[in-house]
Amino acid sequence: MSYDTAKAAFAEWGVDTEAALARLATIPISMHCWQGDDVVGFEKKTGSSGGGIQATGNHPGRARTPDELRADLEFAYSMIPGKHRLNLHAMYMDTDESPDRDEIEYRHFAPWVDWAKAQGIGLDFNPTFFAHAKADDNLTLSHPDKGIRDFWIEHGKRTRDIAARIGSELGSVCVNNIWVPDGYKDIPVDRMAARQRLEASLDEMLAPEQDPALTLDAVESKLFGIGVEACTVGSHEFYMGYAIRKGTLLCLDMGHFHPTENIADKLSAVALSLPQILLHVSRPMRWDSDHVILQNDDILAMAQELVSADLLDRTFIGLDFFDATISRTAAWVIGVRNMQKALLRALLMPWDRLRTAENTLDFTARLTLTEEFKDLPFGAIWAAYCDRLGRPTGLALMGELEAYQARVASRG
Ligand code: RNT
Ligand code: ZN
Repeated sequence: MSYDTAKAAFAEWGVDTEAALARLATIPISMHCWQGDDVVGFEKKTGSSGGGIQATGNHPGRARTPDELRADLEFAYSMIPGKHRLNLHAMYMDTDESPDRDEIEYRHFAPWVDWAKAQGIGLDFNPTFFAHAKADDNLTLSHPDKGIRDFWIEHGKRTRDIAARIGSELGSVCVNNIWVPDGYKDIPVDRMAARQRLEASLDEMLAPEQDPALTLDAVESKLFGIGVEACTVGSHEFYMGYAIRKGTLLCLDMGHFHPTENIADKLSAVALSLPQILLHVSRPMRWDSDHVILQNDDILAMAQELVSADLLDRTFIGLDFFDATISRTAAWVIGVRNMQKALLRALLMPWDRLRTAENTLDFTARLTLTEEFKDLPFGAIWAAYCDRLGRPTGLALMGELEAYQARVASRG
């Protein structure tokens, strides 16, 4: 179907496809570096990701160096319409030195910033509180040992300085997201003490003031992880309270709640108490499995809430999945494009009609509208968007993804 025909079909319902496309073009998605190498990173040591997160699979082509990862990223961005961001973890330092986590400095990440400048993209950042000998007990900022806590507090402080410098170099605020794996495999007897230690460590880490125009702190809660089934110190209630009291962003990861909880529903609720939110858009399957995101009901509902509740301007959209059983570059491209497609679908909804139906208690009309709208020719609008921005769709996209994968498959 031609774009013009599709445009007319939406216009019949009072929906302006040009306005939707113009809005979509302003929404950056923060693409996570760790899908490119199975959350391994570039520190001069090996080890599993740890912390209860796990990339499974051994598909050929894993990026082994920063240069390989950047090449893969450049390819992925070239398949995604619009300008986006890169979300970097501290373990992805690019340096010949071997700084420990409490020794990292801006210079260890400067090549990433030079690259981001050349690409014209923004960067986000994360301290890495896992995959390290001092995190082997799955206790970091809440560890009973002050020496271990201090080590991780120093790590976190340094990442905040680095994030601020990144924000200033790139002229774009760098969100620094704090996720710690801390928890207990079996039932703890003093949850309160662990949570008090986590809170005190966070307070100390966040005490130095940073310019909010350069960097913003976010805190990410979790339900449970492998090896920390009985108690996660940084639970949802813990961090929601913390973020509200201390003025950080709250990061909602879609894999970090009970499987039947509706994460989209939480947005408007937390947004009443928090000026800004960070999302880790992910797809849990039975657990926090971090599957590549689909255009499924969860993602569509999330995008609809962002649009309907007018939260796009105060929500940072980051992705968080890692699948090593398929082409890693394809995983990025499919995931980011699905997030964009979900947003576009939401931007193409007849919101005025829907709201009127709801507010007049005409739930029949509301249901008719949402269901009839699923039949509208969304695909033609998306294809036109990709075409205008020089990005392939359909078989052409498939060919590009396969050709790139074939090029990297020989990596050892
Ligand atoms: C882990 C969290 C966290 C990580 C990344 C690598 O469960 O979701 O966000 O996935 O920091
Ligand atoms: Zn996450």
